[in-house]
Amino acid sequence: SPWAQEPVRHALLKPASKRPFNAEPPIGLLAEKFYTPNEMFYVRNHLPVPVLVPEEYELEIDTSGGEQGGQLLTLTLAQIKALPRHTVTAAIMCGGNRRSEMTHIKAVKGLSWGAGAVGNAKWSGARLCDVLREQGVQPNESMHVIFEGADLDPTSHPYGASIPLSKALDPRGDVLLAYEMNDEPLTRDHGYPIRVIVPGVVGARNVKWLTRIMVADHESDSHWQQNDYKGFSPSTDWDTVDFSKAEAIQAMPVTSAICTPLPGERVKVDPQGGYITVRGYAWSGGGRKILRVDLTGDEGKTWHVAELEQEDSPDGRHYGWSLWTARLPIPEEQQQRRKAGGSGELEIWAKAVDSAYNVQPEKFEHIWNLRGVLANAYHKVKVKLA
Ligand code: MTE
Ligand code: MO
Repeated sequence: SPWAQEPVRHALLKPASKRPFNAEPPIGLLAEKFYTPNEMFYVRNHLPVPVLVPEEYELEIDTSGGEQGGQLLTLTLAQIKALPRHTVTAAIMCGGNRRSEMTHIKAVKGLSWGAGAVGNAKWSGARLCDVLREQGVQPNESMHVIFEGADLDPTSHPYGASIPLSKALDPRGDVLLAYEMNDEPLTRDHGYPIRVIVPGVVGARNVKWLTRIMVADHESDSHWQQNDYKGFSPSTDWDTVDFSKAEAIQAMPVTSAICTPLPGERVKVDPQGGYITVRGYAWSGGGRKILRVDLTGDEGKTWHVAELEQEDSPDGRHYGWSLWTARLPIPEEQQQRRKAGGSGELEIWAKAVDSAYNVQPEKFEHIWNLRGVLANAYHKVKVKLA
């Protein structure tokens, strides 16, 4: 069985599917640490986890499709580790993160992810731009870099994806051939021994168990590049959809989520101040820094700005997530109702603003799409006041 050699996983990872293994951590724990612990980092596998022996590992780099056709290069793990080491903090987010909320509008096809299909880590490895430049690859706005993994589908096709060559060659793009995650060797689930990290770009392009890199004048022809991970109009259905007409997702849109309190939780109100404490994460693709996270407890009549915890990296190259904490005052109306012995329900909304002043859309209705990707509407959580 191809499933006989699956790694052991942390008991707290809640599987959305077991074979292939897909799981997210409890969202209540996600905003506790700026760097997501490796064993708690969500796992998104499309296929069985391949078994790679480090001594036999080879990465093939074919730049002959580029403008200055390079020599075929094969790198061993030791050779990759001998290249200048570079470290970058980057969040990885699945294109289907928060899909389960979009489903409430209308059914979508895909794994039912909550808001935990994201994690933030410090990645270390060699820079892809250094390797490609050394091979003589010249910038070209219409070319792509194709990645293949060692995980094979039943017809022996590897998992594959591609990114624009301009992202791969940009030193500020920070694309890594990564061998470490939070100062530990990658675990098997996260791509041991080498995965590509493409900061600011949808999870699907961060190919694990990397075995092959090709510079080409076309995108990856893999299923996941061509017929998946694309956005569509809310009016596009399975009878009218034409995947060849939509762009593959690369940079992700701005989003945020409330991690605590959880939906339905009984929340203690601070007796003096009449507020509750709310915590979560926010992130935007393309290296755009989070500028602000706004919270409301009265459907947008009044907003309260959260305090941010984020890395001090420049905008355009700000690839890590931001954690935030807000003290949200309980609206007068709710306070009165509680005093009168009423129900004391409160709905909290969160929205983030990125450095381009992009802001999350209010509702899922207008961004619904049949694959349930790019689900970045306001995060709304209903709680009970204790
Ligand atoms: N790489 C390979 N080889 N096979 C895969 O199934 N899944 C992709 C990407 N890279 C995948 C892959 C998707 S869709 C996501 S969201 C991320 O890996 C998840 O990375 P993680 O499991 O380390 O969190
Ligand atoms: Mo994904």
